[in-house]
Amino acid sequence: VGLGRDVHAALARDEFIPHYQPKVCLATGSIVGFEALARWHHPTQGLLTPGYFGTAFADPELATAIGRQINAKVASDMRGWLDAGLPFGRVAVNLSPSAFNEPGLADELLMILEHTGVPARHFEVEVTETVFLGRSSDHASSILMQLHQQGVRIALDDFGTGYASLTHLKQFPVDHVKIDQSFVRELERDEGDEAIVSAIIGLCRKLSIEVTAEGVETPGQAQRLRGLGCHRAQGYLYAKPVACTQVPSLLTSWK
Ligand code: G
Ligand code: G
Ligand code: MN
Ligand code: NA
Repeated sequence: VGLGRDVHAALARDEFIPHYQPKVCLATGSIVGFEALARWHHPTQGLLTPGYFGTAFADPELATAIGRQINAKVASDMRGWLDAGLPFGRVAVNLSPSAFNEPGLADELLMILEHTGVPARHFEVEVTETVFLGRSSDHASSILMQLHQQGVRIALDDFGTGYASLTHLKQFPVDHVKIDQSFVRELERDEGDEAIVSAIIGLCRKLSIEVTAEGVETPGQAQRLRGLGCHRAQGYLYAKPVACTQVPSLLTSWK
């Protein structure tokens, strides 16, 4: 109850902002895109991560409102980078399963892109497999199909931790799979994790699905992932999530 009231106040003060973490091509080392991660610019407590407010994403109304605030800023940030000629690649936003309760979700996202003049190919959404389960999976599927048909890419987040039904990869318009960081952490020591990561990469490559490993923290992990044929990596080895103002210098100083 307390958090809900605080979040409402924060929404009214426009305090939710995206930070951006780069995704790197393992073959070339270049930045190919970013993940936008919600932050709360709290008036007294400073910058808060979803650790403090993430439960709000489970509330359909709050998730939708926070999402709107983040997505609008992502689009205007991308507009600025396009105007500056910065090769930022593609930016992904996280969509909470409850955001799919909004019937107009796809139209709303496409409208933001249209208003800012950002081509859909610069935009991606990250969803978890829970959206493919249960009564509303047809609805979620049609929203994702609509986005996919307009050129927005669909990424399956936290892959391997949920129900991980392999048929989801065929059944739904999945362009991109993100291997959960829990499989990456012990990659060099745990043969089971290596087998799982290797199988996910092999499957994705066969299905022409792009694959990104999350939570990459060491050069050894990156090297192993490259050897297994993983396309992309994201993690503290490359950069922590940064404010939008730091993105231009990150891009121009990269390698
Ligand atoms: O940096 P990190 O602490 O950013 O994120 C923690 C969790 O919060 C992750 O699971 C991430 O997917 C989720 N998250 C971050 N930003 C958003 C957002 O804008 N919307 C939703 N639904 N989840 C987010
Ligand atoms: O659930 P999702 O994959 O959207 O969220 C990613 C989460 O992982 C965010 O909280 C982000 O800040 C965090 N993160 C990003 N890179 C790393 C990393 O290298 N190590 C760890 N431990 N967390 C990371
Ligand atoms: Mn994510
Ligand atoms: Na993840």
